[in-house]
Amino acid sequence: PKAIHLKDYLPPAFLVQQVDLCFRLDDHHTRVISRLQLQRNPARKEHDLPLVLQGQQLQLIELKLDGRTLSSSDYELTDEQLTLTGVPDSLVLESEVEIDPLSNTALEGLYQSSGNFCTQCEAEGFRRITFYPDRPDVLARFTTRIEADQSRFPVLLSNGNPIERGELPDGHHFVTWEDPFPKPAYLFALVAGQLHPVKDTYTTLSGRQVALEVWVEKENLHKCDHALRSLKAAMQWDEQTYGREYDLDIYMIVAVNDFNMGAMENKGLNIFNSSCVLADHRSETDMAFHRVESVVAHEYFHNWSGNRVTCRDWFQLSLKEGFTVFRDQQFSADQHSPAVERIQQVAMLRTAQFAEDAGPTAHPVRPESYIEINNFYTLTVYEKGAEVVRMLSELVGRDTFRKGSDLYFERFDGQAVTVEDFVACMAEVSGLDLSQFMRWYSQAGTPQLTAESHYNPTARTFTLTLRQHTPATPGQDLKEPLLIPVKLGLVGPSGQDLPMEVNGELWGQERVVHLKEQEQTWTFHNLDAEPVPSLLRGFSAPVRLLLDRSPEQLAFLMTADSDGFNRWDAGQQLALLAIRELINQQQCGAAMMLNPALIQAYRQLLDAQVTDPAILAEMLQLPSEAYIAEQYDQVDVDAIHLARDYARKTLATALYPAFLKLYQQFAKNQAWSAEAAAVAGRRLKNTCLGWLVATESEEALQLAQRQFEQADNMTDQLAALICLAHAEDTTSGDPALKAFALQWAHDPLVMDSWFSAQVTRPHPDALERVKLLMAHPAFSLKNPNKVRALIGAFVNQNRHNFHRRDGSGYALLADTVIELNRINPQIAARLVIPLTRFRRMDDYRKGLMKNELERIRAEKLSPDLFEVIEKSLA
Ligand code: B3K
Ligand code: ZN
Repeated sequence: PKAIHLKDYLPPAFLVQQVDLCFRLDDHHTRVISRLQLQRNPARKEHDLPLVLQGQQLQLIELKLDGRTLSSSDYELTDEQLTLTGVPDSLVLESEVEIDPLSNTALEGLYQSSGNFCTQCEAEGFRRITFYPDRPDVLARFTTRIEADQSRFPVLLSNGNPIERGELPDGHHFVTWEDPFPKPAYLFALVAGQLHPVKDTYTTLSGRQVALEVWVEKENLHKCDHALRSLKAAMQWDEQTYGREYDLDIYMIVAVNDFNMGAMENKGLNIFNSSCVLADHRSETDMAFHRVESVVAHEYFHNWSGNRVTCRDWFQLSLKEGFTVFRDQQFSADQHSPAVERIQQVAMLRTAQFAEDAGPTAHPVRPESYIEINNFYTLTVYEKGAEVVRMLSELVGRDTFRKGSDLYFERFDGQAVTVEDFVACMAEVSGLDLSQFMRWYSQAGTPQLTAESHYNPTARTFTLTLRQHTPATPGQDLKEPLLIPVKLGLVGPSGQDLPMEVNGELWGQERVVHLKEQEQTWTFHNLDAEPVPSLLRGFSAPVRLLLDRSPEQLAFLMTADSDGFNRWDAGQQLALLAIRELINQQQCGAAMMLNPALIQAYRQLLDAQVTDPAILAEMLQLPSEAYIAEQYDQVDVDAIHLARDYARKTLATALYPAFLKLYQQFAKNQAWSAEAAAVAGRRLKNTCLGWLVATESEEALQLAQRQFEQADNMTDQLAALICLAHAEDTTSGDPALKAFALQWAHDPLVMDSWFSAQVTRPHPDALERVKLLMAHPAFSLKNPNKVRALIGAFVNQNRHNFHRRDGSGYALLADTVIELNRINPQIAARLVIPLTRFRRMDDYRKGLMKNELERIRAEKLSPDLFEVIEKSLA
């Protein structure tokens, strides 16, 4: 496999005006007949460029150029492409190919899921359907005729509007769809099968009626209301917030069980992983409801940021993904609590994305090269990409950002553009020079921000020095300074934000300073007492903040900081400090002793009147093992696990009565409701239950057991199940797991949670459980959700068991990855990631992990896995 480079980009030699497709659907022998109207691209003046069409796993039946049938000497055909030389400037190319959807386990192109046909074309799946210039800068109008057996496939869907339907001989029928909007092939979609709609309508700002349809299997019809509600909310939000209206007369969402990612924004016909559409409170948790809402919104927002304005090439992926994630984050913040949303985003970014930035596959938000583009649908492109857009919006201000996005959508509507085009709009409307800012797109790695401060009581000044440094990443040794927006305030001894005065200028109580140099110092005047600086409020930049603060200062900020995010973060840093002490104590063979400052801070949280249960629930989460590991160059997984566990048990024991009181307060008269207050109440209650059960007291286990049996919703039932299944004493856990499986055997999404609940348990037998469950009838390596729920959950969320010193966790992962390499390369390449992060492990484990990677490398690898393995062993 060869790498493709951004610097080699050239515009396409041919453009497509019109595509007319006809599908004759059949399990193993689907025929695809395509008619392309092509024209030379005036932007490529070199004459006589050949016409190159991509095509993979296609059996060519017939090819016609301007009506004349071609013979094999008229073209060149490889496994990857079809080349025609000496073609006219304008031509019609007709092809007929045969494909085999039922054998397609890669879930890319046309495949079957639960007996229904569906497609996934982003990034390069369309070339598995027909010969085509499969690149996002070729935009064409499509019509799609679908022919199929009427009884097996009563529903036939594609992009745009249905324009014709009718019967055919032999019990077949057809529907023809027309999409009036030119689009790249990656947005093409087709669905055929036994599906049922839940319908609604939406009236747009300008008064147009749009038909909304969610298509699902019959047994899921009762799980669609939430997706529809979310869709309408998203449509309205985009009109109000970005002035963007929907453009077709119909918007369809289809739920499928076998899907590589969360969902896909195909024009007018979104295809979703069923886990991101279906939600009923009896079978799905509040977290699943939130996921459905945000993914539905995300795919809807793509209609403008992605579809109407798309990417010139796949290096620009973050142009649509970073921007759209930012938009869905803003939407969620407006629907719920902005502080809680921000806390959850940052918790994820700081563990998973920072780890990616520090690992062997680190890449910039806009990568410079790739072997397999599917490997670049990453946290860096999505989440860090969203952080970059967030910084832009903070830098230019919310109103100006809206002007910039208006300009972007108007100027580039119907075009395929670049990150520069987007940033240029923001520079134009704001008058800011954003050239240094562009480094956020080109430099990989997480910048480190060091802060030092000094108070001079005689001069009554406070100086703050900020320093930045971005560590080297593979292929990028030297980094230039970035423009880092640092939102800050100075908190006075009474807990008030102090007015800031710098060089005679009055700054108010909060300010975003722009760190542009490697090091900059600010001096604040007229301060009667030493303030505690509150830095990086709202997590104003995706950086690692290195700042020595005492437990007292952190405890102070935990209650005094006016920024909700920073109050939470002070708590996290305090817990981290205490856990790091425990790790140290272990490493020097001393007995563990939890810092009383942490117990005291927790006591204060629990004793205070509960004003915001949602925030309190976040404040009561200990940093995850993954986040703790992120603080170390050399990771001691066992010490981390033991230290966190010790901290958890010690706090739980010390504060048992307070947790119990809070649990009881929020467990009272709780008939299920979707209201925000009810959601927050459940989260706080279940957080407390977790703490109580950490003590392993008889009473706590009984509370969990009772909640498990009496719950009228999945949030409470699953939380109780996890408590029981993770308790050291398994006498109630195992029967609860059995009962749960009996109750929910008919629901594959719930069974996913059942798999995860078991393989994330801390017990030493977790790995044996994984093996056992892989043989369970509800498990299948062909279904990505199952793979993620069972193996993915084990290797990512059960760190000390995955890293067992006998190497059996590594071997299990390698075995699975080798098998998946043949079944589904995209999933294999993602699942293997924890094995590639060996550099921070001790030498012994490093050796074991590398051996497993070498074992994988010896296989005949898909490009997906090849790229990841080579980069990690480089
Ligand atoms: N754009 C799709 C992701 C496609 C992934 C291809 N491997 C979903 C999304 O980001 O909205
Ligand atoms: Zn997206």
